[in-house]
Amino acid sequence: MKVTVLVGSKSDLEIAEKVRSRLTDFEVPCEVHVASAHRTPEKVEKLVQDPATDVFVAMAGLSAALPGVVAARTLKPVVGVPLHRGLGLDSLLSVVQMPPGIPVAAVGLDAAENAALLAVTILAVAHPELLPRLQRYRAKWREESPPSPAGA
Ligand code: RP5
Repeated sequence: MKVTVLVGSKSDLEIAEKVRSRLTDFEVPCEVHVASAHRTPEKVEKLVQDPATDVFVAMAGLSAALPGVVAARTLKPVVGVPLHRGLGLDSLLSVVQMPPGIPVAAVGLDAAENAALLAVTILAVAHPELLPRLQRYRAKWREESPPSPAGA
């Protein structure tokens, strides 16, 4: 079982490390690599062909081509994380608006937490031992969530 996280630049590593940290909480092995869709496309191609990876998490800012490029080269699930680097809307639309045929499971801007949880949820289909860990996470999250404001 392995999640491979690809980021477009060294400047994206801080958010990638949040994904790694949450996956580690779930005891899911994770690798993080800097590989850009436009600067180092050969490196992206090599990483995408890694047979040991079950789920890819791809994150980038600005034109954010990386998640779509990864998805175009694999039949494995790709979680796409748009990063807030320029306008925000640029990367968000780039990751969400994939043309029909090459899906990317897009999460919100800089949404490392949801990216990790989605990767674990996908892995749990084939690895049911992850389910109790997801249940414990959700129970704790509910306990710690602040109550809704009155009338909300
Ligand atoms: C994107 O451009 C990267 O994913 C990063 O979010 C953004 C800026 O990259 P750097 O100029 O910091 O390398 O490709």
